[in-house]
Amino acid sequence: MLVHQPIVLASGWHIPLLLTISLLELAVSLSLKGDLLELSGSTNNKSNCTGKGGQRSDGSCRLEGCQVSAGTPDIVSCLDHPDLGLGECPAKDAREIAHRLRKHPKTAKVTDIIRELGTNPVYHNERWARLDANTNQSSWASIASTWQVLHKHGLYFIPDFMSENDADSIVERLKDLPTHFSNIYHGNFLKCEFRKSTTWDITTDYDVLPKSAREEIGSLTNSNLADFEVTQAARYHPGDFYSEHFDDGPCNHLSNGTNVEGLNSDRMHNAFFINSACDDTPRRSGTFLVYLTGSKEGIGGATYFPRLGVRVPAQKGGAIFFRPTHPDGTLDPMLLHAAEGLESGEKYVIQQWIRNPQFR
Ligand SMILES: O=C(O)CCC(=O)C(=O)O
Repeated sequence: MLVHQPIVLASGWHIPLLLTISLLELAVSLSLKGDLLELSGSTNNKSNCTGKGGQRSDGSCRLEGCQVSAGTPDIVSCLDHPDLGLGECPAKDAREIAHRLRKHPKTAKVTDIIRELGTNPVYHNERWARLDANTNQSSWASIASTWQVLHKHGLYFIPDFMSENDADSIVERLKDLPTHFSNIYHGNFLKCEFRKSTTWDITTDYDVLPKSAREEIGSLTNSNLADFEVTQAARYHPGDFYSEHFDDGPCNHLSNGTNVEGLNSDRMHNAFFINSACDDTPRRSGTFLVYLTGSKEGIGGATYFPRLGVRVPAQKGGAIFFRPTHPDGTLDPMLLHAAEGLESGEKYVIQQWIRNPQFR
């Protein structure tokens, strides 16, 4: 059985590294003991069982590395799944997604397939929670005027946040640092989320991102360095991706009660209240993403905002900024985004999440 992290956390959310690694090591070692989840009825066609999980005598496939989560037998967590990487999904949807991926090896389509198939009728055929737009918000402090507006909802771009040479030398230095798993924890929340990439924590001990760059991020976003999370970097190889996610947990009961549809269902109740750290967790007020590589180094892998209809291709040295939450801590569902599958080459990004000081 996979040891399930008993809190709701959005993807990309940083939790203490030691805890992360020890839980994941435990989970991986357990999954490697061969406790394969049998996903019956996935196919009768032998040629579709391409994963190492192999095929059962009735023709169905096993998904390698997938485990039923403790307490939620209809949710699977996939660790090191050859197609999906790390993530979590209702079993039926995971089975469908893996089946489709094996028939469509074109890596750029991964996030499309997860979006299309990872549905649940409770949420009106959307695979993520429906959140009401929060109409009663005070506004954020303004950001520097040097930003280009990619979408008036609040998606901004600077083409030359750093020079191409600086971006190249950061990539070189990253290669010498220890990596950790690009893990996803979101408790029992009903959705499909998968991520396949490599992540670094760039603490200030490592001389990778100069202090001047952090200060520049602070001044461009009108935020204090004291509110910065540990900077992270991610690398994508061909086939790597990060399916749609919000950069923070819904937690919309923080301000105005229960404007998450379906909150009264058992599973949602568990996700938000029993397994939830929402009540006292810090909230992210900003995501600052720097592209360390561009189209010369990698094809595909754009950052895609499906609800804004904006696709941002990686542009070396460029940066985007958006606010995943409103000032009162509630999620802004419009800022759902994904890193589309990389087709060839490599892609590196730096992620700087900034916290809302009201929720320390
Ligand atoms: O790599 C990207 O383009 C996006 C990364 C991302 O979505 C995240 O770190 O939250």
